[in-house]
Amino acid sequence: TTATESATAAKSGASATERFRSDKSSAAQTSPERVDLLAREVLSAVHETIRKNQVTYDEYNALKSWLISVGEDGEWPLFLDVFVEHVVEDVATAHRSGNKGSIEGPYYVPGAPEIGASGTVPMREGESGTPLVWTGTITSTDGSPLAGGQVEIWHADADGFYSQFAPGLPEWNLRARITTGDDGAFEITTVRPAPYQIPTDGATGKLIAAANWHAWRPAHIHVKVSAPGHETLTAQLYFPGDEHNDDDIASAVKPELMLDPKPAADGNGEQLVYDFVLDPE
Ligand code: MBD
Ligand code: FE
Repeated sequence: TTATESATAAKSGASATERFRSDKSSAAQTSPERVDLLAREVLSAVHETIRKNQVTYDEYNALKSWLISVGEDGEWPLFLDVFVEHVVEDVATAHRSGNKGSIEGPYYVPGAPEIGASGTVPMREGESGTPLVWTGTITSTDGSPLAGGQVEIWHADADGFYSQFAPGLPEWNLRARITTGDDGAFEITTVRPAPYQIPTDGATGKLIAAANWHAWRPAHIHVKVSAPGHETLTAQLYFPGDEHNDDDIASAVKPELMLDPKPAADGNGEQLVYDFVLDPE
């Protein structure tokens, strides 16, 4: 880290916007019929809110000014993923009988380093946080182990920063990909992430402050789990006792996503078991 470089909403927002544009926006296709239906319904809901609450010109102009700043701060990925994605995720995965998932959020990066079926996530020497050894399996809904399955893992460091979205961190810090062998088993060594406060100095943070909400997400580990012939699972895993498990600003906690860490057998940090069950395509 250089003395002049610090984590700001505008910088992490610009990175998240760039990331979204290169990975996802070109795949977005919506038919005119759906645009017509959905745009009319959303606008009607806005009109109804204005009538019901007698919204004033001052309030309308405050909204307009805020919307302009969301774009200027590059915070559309952050704002949408925090306040809207959880419902999209519920709708998209309601048919599954395997693992519950959760939102991807704005900080996934494809192509993290492969560490084999058993390995340690890239981290700095002396990386802060309790060491965590996580063992698990990937199976299909019929119970058969899935060989060639992948777990992509990414999470914040002990200061709440994600590599590639905050300055001064190694490119792939706390990001990795494991691949299962014939038994579908994996073991990942990492460190426990800290609770996470979404950036407060950008437009999303200004909304949160103006409404007297809080900006916290509970500590969480992101995963994307895939295997040949199976639906990809995107999830986040949480730690029991976190004070924000019940009031996550992103509404992305589910009881099925709670980890159960225990003191490690060797006395160094914690160990836990968490398995994944994927739905066949
Ligand atoms: C995060 O780390 C996150 O997971 C979500 C959903 C939104 C903002 C930051
Ligand atoms: Fe996150």
